[in-house]
Parts: sequence; C-alpha cells; structure tokens
Amino acid sequence: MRTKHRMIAAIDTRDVDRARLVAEAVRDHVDAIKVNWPLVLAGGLSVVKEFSRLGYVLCDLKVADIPNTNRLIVEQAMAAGASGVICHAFVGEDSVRACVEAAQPGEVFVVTEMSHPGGQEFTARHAEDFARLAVRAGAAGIIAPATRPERVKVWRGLVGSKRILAPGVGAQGGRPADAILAGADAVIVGRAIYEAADPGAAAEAIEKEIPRAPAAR
Ligand code: NUP
Repeated sequence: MRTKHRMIAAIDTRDVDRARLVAEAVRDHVDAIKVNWPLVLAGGLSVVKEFSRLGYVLCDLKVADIPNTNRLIVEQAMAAGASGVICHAFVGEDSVRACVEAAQPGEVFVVTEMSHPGGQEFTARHAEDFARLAVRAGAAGIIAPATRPERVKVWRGLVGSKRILAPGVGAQGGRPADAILAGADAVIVGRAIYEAADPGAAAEAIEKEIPRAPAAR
C-alpha cells in the first residue's frame, strides 16, 4: 500500500448507495478504502469489485480460522478485487501464513492490540507476540490502536519497515497526529468521515491534521 495521504477511509455504513457516495467523495484524500462486514453483508463482495476500480480496497474481514478456511476466505476477497485483507493473529502462525500465501500478490495486515477499551482485556497481553508473528509470517504490516499512540511507538521498534495502520481516530477518540508521530504509516478513519454531512470535506480536514514529515524510525 502506498501511504501518500497517510489515511484510509473505513466505510462501515450498511447503506450501499451512501457507501458509493462516500467512496467517490474521499478518493482523492485517502490511500485506501476499507470495507468491513457491515458493508459486505449489506452489499455483497460486488462492493469490493466496484470500489477496486477507485483504488486500493482493504478487506477488513478479521479472518480468524484454521489455515484451510482462512485460505478459502482470503482467496475470495482477492478474487473480488481486494488489494489487502486484515486477519487475526490469535489463531496462530500457520493460520496467518495461510492468509499471506492466499493473498499473494496482495497484502495481509495483522491485528495486534485492538483500539476499543476491550482491546486492553486480552489483545494487549499478546500484542508484542502478534506483531512479531506478523513479521515472521511475511505480512505487509500490522493494525495498531490510534487510541494508544504510546503502544504504536513500541511496535514501530518491533516491526521495522512493515506498515502500521492505526484505527481509532475520531469517533473512538484518537488523534491523527498522535498516531502518525508515534510511528503509524496511516490512520484508519470511519464514522468521522462516513457519518459527516460532507464526507469529502471531513476527509480533507483530517488529512490536514496529519504531519507530512515521516515519523522517526
Ligand atoms: O483494533 C481495531 N479497531 C478498529 O476500530 C481494528 C479494526 N479493524 N478497527 C476497525 O476500524 C473497525 O472495525 C472499523 O471498521 C474501523 C474504525 O471505525 P471508526 O471507529 O473510525 O468508525
């Protein structure tokens, strides 16, 4: 993923027409459009195909199963036009490797510590292991919480030049500049954009808050 804008739009609305409108409005301000279960269940995988014509589509299916099932899921996402998928690490390295292999030449991003308060209950305890696993398994990068930039900083040291994508900006309270300065390559923004009266203007305003200088590595 090229991270020129350092921002990814998460379009989680279940209204497919609204999703189309948001995708068109933000395309010049983001590096990728992320789709998750709410939109995929509402509009089917054809939404992925449609948005892939606009650019990079990151399929956030949080794949979390045995290797064979992971492969069957990821192959379908890639065939539908996704450029990347998000998977969970707690299922183990073999399952993550199955995603990485099935996604080729596409990319896999591995969830570490989740951004919501509940992310501290269980995922936080294993987040360092998840980040190391992502590197070993050949993933393109990790997903790390913009709500806890101090944690992002730790994993930047663990994952080297792998990508760090940080959700939790806006509705969950994280600030884009904090996550980027902590070492994230891009922030993931959902409700603050897709629920805005003018999603294009909202994306542009958040983009302006993002420091241009590369984070210290
Ligand atoms: O830890 C994570 N936190 C998170 O919010 C991992 C994620 N993949 N996400 C996703 O990012 C979440 O499912 C949603 O699609 C998006 C954040 O949306 P919002 O809170 O900005 O509306």
